[in-house]
Amino acid sequence: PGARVSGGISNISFSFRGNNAVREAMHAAFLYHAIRAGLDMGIVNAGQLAVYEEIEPELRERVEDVLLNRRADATERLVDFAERVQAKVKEPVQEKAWRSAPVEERLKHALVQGVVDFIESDTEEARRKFSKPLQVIEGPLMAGMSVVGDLFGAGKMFLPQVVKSARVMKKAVAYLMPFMEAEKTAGAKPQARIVMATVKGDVHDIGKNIVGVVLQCNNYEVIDLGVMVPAAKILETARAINADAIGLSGLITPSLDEMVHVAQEMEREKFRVPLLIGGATTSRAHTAVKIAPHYQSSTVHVLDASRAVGVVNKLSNPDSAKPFDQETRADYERLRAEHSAKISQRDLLSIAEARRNAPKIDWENYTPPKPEFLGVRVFPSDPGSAGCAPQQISLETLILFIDWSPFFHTWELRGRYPAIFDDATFGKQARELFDDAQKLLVKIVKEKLVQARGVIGFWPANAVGDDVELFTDDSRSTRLTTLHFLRQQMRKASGQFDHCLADYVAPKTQPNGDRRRPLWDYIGGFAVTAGIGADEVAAEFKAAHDDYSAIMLKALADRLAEAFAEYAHKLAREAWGFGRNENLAPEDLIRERYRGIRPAAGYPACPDHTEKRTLFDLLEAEKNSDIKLTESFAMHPGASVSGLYFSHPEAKYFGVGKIARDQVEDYAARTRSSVTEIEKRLAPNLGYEPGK
Ligand code: B12
Repeated sequence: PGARVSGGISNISFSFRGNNAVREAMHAAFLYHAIRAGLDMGIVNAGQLAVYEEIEPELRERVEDVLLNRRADATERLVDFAERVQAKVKEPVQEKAWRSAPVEERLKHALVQGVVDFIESDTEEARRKFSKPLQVIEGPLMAGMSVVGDLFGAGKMFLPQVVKSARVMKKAVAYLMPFMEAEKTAGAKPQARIVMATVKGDVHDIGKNIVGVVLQCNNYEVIDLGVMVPAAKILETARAINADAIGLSGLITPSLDEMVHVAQEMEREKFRVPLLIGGATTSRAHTAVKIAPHYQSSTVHVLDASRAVGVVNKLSNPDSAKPFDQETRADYERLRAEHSAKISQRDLLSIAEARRNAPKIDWENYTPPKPEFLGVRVFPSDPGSAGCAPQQISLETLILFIDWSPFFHTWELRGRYPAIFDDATFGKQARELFDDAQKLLVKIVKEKLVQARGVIGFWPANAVGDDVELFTDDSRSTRLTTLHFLRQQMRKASGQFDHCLADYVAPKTQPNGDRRRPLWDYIGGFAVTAGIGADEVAAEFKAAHDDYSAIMLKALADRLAEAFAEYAHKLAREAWGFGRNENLAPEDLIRERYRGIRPAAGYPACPDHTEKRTLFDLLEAEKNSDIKLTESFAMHPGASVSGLYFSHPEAKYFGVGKIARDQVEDYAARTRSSVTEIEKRLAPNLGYEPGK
């Protein structure tokens, strides 16, 4: 009594996605009957709701047969009817109209709309019409791409559309290639040649690939050297092809150092072409402070794909190159001055003071939960394969745990899923992109295009200062390994603490100094991937001139990897006991409305990537999950995540932020490394200038 009923009306018609006539009829009829049956609130797209009375009678009858379960063959009859409706709507007059325009117009239309369906026959028609195949490229195809470039630049076209346009362009050029080879004509002269690479030790290429496609759309020739590319190969190629610019990409902190190295090598080898810097961890400030001082010529940080063309245009045009370079230099000079001023004003606590200001956790009245198993558990990817998995892992399971919002960010559509579909500016684009993603996801699952593998584990653990010691078993007599953490050193307002992840594990020594019987606490770890096979399949798409699907596949593999991390964490909480009754919806999981955290090496709470080595040894991750660590501690395949599990209810995410020299020395001693090595590893966290 008193309960009210609400629901998303469109959920009933998912299987008719793409067939709006049937979907809208189903929504209108369902809403009509549901209100009569007591529905209090229906979630609907008001703009797309048909009037019940106006639904075509035959359609209404078949829809209601299904909704009200009125006859045994109701489903078949509706599906049958839906196909007929679909066929009718699929070829509206307007959509066909462009097919009767002259071939130049058709090519332009196909490029701007990203339609590949007729591209080969239209290109062939154009080839016959023009005297040389090259004229087709330099004429209608370039004209179409320049419309795309202009619309993107003006914010009237969005990244997924541009990448789709590029697919059309590439297919057309590929079609013309054999004809040009027969005539021995070279392709259209590009505006400039750019060598791009993800630096040594790093495996991430989605961002770089997107930038590459966007530059190609604007008639730049991109020579993409792929991932994990050593400095020597980048420079060698740039010299061999007489490149006009070099672009570097990287996702994790160790790549920043490698970029500095490439800049130094460019200077040493007297290169004078502009150096472009991009990727998730890079920034204007880092480029200004750390990279630009090593290279005399233009060094520019590029925030995202939409800015890449503007920057490259300015740098390759003799009229704008100099003023742009001067402007950038002045800007970076200012950033360097700000950086030095900030460093000298920084007010950090000593590490001893910071430790005294650690969060006060009441260990005396706390009993740590004990996981139901100790050691590792492997998730095999194929049902039936070896391993003592708590549950077999399938891509279908992982799909339920996907957080879709970051997927849209990858394509530069910023917003939260599913509200993003209602965005006035790019809602329609987001919907189309999402539909394309669903189609590819079905293919990925059906054809097993990627595989997921993972491993989780638990070990007895106790904190010793800012370290956590792990033991072989519950006798806690033999130490297995030690995990090292960093502590915040910023001066905090009273009542706020200087956090360190070790604070959330029960200390070996009780606050009263009693070492005889520490609280028996545990720590967990995981390494999961959904990227096995992704590089190979993406390469096949690329070879078929379909960068759109190549990028989409990798973006989906990343989502599946994150989903795997979410799913494995759920199983870990269940193994720990406290997760068994949590009963959380996917939305609650995404918002982390559960007990405990899973920080990953490289994230702000534990910025040292090298700690992954210890975790990988514990989990035997190479063997158990097929993930390899590169020399920069990136994980290969790229769509991989690894981290630790903390169970304490007060455990939370935080950023270590800047640290002082005393903690660096302390950390160097704890990890048996040199201070210089730690200063290099934790460069972005240093609150002082090393060597000064
Ligand atoms: C999605 C994501 C992932 C995905 C993979 C992303 C990918 N394939 O690139 C997954 C889930 C697999 C992942 C894993 C990890 N991640 Co992550 N991840 C992110 C996140 C949330 C978004 C990155 C992204 O995809 N952006 C969208 C793409 C398109 O953008 P982009 O790569 O930056 O590229 C754009 C620009 O940078 C520029 N650009 C890029 N390259 C180039 C090159 C040139 C020449 C030019 C001109 C421009 C340019 O244009 C691109 C298009 O607009 C960021 C946080 C953030 N908000 O940035 C963290 C982040 C990058 N991840 C981070 C970390 C630590 C990790 C892990 C190490 C965690 C772990 N221990 O498991 C792993 C490492 C994985 C591995 N294989 O080694 C850290 C890195 C910080 C650091 N100090 O190193 C970040 C910053 C999160 C954070 N706040 O700490 N991650």
